[in-house]
Amino acid sequence: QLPIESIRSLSDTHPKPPHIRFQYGTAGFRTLGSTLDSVLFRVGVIAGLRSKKFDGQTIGVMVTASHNPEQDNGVKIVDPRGEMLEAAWEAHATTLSNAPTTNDFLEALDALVRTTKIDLSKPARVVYARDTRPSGVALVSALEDGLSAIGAEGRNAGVTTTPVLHYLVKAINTKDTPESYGEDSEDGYFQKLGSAFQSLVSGRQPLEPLLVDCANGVGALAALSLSGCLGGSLPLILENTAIQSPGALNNACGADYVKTMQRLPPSLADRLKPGQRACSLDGDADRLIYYYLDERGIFRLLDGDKIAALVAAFIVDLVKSAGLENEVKVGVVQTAYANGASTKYLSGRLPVKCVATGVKHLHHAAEHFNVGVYFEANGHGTVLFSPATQAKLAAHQPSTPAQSTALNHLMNLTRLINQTVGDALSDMLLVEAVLAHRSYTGVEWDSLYVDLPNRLVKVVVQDRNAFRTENAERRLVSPPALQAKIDELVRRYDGGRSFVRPSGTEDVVRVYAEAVVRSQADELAFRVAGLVYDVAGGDPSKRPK
Ligand code: G16
Repeated sequence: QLPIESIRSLSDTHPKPPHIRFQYGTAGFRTLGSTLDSVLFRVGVIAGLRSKKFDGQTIGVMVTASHNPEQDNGVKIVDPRGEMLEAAWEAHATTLSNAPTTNDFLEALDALVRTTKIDLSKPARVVYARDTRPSGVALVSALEDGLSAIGAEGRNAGVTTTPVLHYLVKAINTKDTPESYGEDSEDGYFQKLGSAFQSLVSGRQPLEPLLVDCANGVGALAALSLSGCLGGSLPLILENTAIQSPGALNNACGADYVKTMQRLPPSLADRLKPGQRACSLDGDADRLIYYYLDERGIFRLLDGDKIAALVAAFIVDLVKSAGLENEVKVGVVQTAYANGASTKYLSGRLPVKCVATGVKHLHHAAEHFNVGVYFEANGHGTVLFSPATQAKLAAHQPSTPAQSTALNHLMNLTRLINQTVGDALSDMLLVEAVLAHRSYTGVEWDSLYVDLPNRLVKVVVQDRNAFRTENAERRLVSPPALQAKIDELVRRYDGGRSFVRPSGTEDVVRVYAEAVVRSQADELAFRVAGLVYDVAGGDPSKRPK
């Protein structure tokens, strides 16, 4: 029996705003923080039910809007193995969040319990955290009301990053089992990363200090804690750490800014010396973008595609050196945003798969490889070692000292890399370890292949849901006839490629274009954006120029 009275009385204090339709999108619910109170309450109830469904295993809830502006907020649910919520429940979450009244909400809950056969007598446990957004405090308290309404036991993990929350979920659920993923605390996680990293770089040249742009977000706190666990093996210079300054989060800094604008955050202009490595995190520290200034002071971007190329080649070499090349196959997963030059470079060496945007899609595709390297161009990604591969590594008997060293490095990589979700800080240590092994500076890394010039443009339209895609988002099926017009345009540009898709995290349509020459990539992007606007736009003053 649902605790109807307790849900009813608390639900009435978190009414759904009329006229707003919520949607569990690419990365959970995400919109203006001030509109999300009822959603957080309901997510508390849903997370409790999800835990009951899994016999009381712990479910995670993260309150964040990641790369979005500070006034936005959001929430996503994490499944027991530390992975994104199962797709069928995304739809349930959307339905429940839109029930107009408390009575409708109760009816929808009852239907969910019946159709998904939830045993309400089971316990419910939920661990939750938030990023540094000011609206997060009230939203967490709405979430706690939801947990108490359904009688779930809550564990508040405080202010931390999205990947730490994913780690905690897996660590809690595997505690005291043979699959134990580590100590279930933020400190336990950073200790684990720190010790794996120190083993990987021991005996290598000391690393030059790395400048880290923390996007004025929660990554600033996490990076500080992590640096205390590195034993001086990697000096970090933390920049953009103003987590208390209103409006500073992701503003002219952070991974999304650097990737989209293809330039240095202005705040780093006087800080970065030519040749020095730097990286940017995003607002919840799950994305990572590297860059440096060349000897002429020109900005050079090392994005998620370059990270995938660097890391995949390193793992392939280690697998070979360990004598496992016939048993362990490495593959790469990308999205349509991957630079054409990166796809060409990688597919000449490894199996490469293209899937729709959204970490969950990449993660699932990567699970089909023995070792699946997945990165979105925007810097979101990780490496998955399948359980069978991990068992193989553990059982393998190396026949030479060189094989033994390579095997050791592979084992340390499985500890260094977050297997639940992409983590900017774990990925940063991964990149640094590879650079140390290869004796690469940014220049050598950058020269693996030359990026095709590209441009990303946002278009504000009346209804982004009018845009539907196929073929891993590379082609539009609606609005009708638009794709044919885009094809027509693309044909006129040397090496031209362009696609259009609705964003799942912002109320915009995204346009991507690349071409052999910079001016042509820019022109193609803006002309496609113009087409999009003419078909679906509104206010002519907002037409992309
Ligand atoms: C989220 C997702 C990413 C996605 C990004 C942009 O990132 O986790 O997989 O690439 O949004 O998605 P869209 O183009 O649909 O808006 P984050 O870092 O904001 O959580």
